[in-house]
Amino acid sequence: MERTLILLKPDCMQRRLAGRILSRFEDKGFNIVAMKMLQVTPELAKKHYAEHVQKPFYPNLEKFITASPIIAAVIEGLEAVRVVREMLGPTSGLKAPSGTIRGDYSSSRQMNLVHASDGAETAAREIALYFKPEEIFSYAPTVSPWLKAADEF
Ligand code: 3AN
Repeated sequence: MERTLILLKPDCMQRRLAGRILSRFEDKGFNIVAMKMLQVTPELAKKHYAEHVQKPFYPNLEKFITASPIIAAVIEGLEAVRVVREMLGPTSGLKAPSGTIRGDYSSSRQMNLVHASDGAETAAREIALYFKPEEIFSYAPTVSPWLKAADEF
C-alpha cells in the first residue's frame, strides 16, 4: 500500500468539480484516508512549490494556488503515487489525453485542477505539510476483498 497527496486546486473548487474528481479515485478503488479544506497561504505555497520558487512563473503560480480554498486529501492504495499521476495525465490539460482527469476537464497548464505527489519521497514530504499524523486514518474498507485477489501482488 502507498499513500499520495492530492490537492483539489482553486479552479477545481470554483468549477464545482471536487465531487466528480474525488469520485474517480473512489471508483478506481482507492481509499481516502485524510481530507480537509483550507486556504493555502503564501508561506505554505513556497514550501509546497519549493522546486519552483526561483522560477519566473512562480509569482503567478502562488497567486493562483492562494486565490481560493482548496481540498487536500491523502489517497491510499496499490502503487497510488504512479496510478494517481497517470489518472491526472500530463501537466497541461491541452496535452493530456482524453480519459485522464486533466484531459477531460482542463484546457490549461496552470488551471489543471488537481495536484498529486510525483514520487514516494515527495508524497511523504507533502503529506506532512498538510496533515498531522493523527489526522490520517488507517482502516480497511469492507469492499477490499473484492478489489483484487488475495494472492495477487
Ligand atoms: P504537475 O502539477 O503536473 O506536477 P509541476 O509540479 O511541474 O506539474 O508544476 C506545478 C505547476 O507549476 C503547474 N500546474 C503550473 O501551474 C506551473 N508550471 C510548471 N511548469 C511551468 C512552466 N514551464 N511555465 C509556467 N508554469 C509552469
